[in-house]
Amino acid sequence: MNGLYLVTDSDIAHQAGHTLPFVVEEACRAGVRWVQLREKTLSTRAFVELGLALKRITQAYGAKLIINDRVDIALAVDADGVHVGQDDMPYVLVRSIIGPDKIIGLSINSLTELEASQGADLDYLGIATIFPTGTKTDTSSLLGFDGLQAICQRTSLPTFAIGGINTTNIRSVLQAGASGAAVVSAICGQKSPYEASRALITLLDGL
Ligand code: TZP
Ligand code: MG
Repeated sequence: MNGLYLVTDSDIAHQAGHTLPFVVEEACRAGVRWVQLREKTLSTRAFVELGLALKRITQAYGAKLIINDRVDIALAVDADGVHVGQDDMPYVLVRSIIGPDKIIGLSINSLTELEASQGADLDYLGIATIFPTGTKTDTSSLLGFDGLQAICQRTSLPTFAIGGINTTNIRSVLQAGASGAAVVSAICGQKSPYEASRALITLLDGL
């Protein structure tokens, strides 16, 4: 499985003239096998409906569907897992609710947060924020190549780097030790999410 992870943003997709299901289908068609549904303002009803629509698509391609923050939505749509940040539900509680077989990803923004998570029952870490990004404004200080490398060296969990990753720098995050790269605008905001995904996967495959 390649290490490209699509994190969705409806606003960015709409600005580029796409619906989110279109973006996800095109990304999956191009080979993306990790999709995170991340919605900050949707009503619960609309979130469930979108989750069910994305589940149909990801399932058809054998891709994982992860829900950001919302454990209830993940259960309701039978997603593959949940991604939580440092201010979300504690991962120990997430695990007790979703059971042993689902995936839990945790966002890590510093070595201190990594230390605090050592030994936890997690499936992967999202390492943020690597490079400047306009997509998320409440980001912590930038880790850059060196900060990412320091974190990757100290964990044996799979790591997905996130923040400002695109075709110009995706190879460097793997060179820093990350298992993969998570992107929002580099797929959702592109004229062709299919071509954009292909280009990113080709760069990862070439390493
Ligand atoms: N978490 C840290 S940065 C970020 C998230 C969700 C947004 C990354 O967006 P982009 O467009 O790939 O820089
Ligand atoms: Mg969160």
